[in-house]
Amino acid sequence: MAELEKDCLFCKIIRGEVPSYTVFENNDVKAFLDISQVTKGHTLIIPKKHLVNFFDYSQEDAARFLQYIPLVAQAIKKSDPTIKGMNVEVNNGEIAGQVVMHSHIHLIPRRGENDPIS
Ligand code: D5M
Repeated sequence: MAELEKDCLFCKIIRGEVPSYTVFENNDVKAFLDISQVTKGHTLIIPKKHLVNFFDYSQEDAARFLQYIPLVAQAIKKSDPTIKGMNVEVNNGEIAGQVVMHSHIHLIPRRGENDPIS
């Protein structure tokens, strides 16, 4: 996969060199459970192309990769009737809280007052 980087953690997850729990996968994106579950089902969607964050996206990248956000959000919601809403969050750049420098979108299910953590 020419579009991936050797030492990037999320590229390693895409290549299967680092284990992950896959929620959804196709040729363009992979969605997997976040290792630090803010709420149960907290999922990350990543492009299968090493893009650092949204500042790195062309319009073509945006069209190709971001189209899957609603699809994965709907699938997660459908899988658990207790999910009432979902935060969709992106940290772009270190100053904005980005820790892993491979673009990712957080999907954080919300169930209300009794939100179970992990
Ligand atoms: O979020 C980076 C996110 O990446 C953070 O919520 C933890 C998650 N993370 C880190 N390592 C792993 C592995 N190995 N599997 C799954 N999730 C992981 P950011 O927006 O950059 O602050």
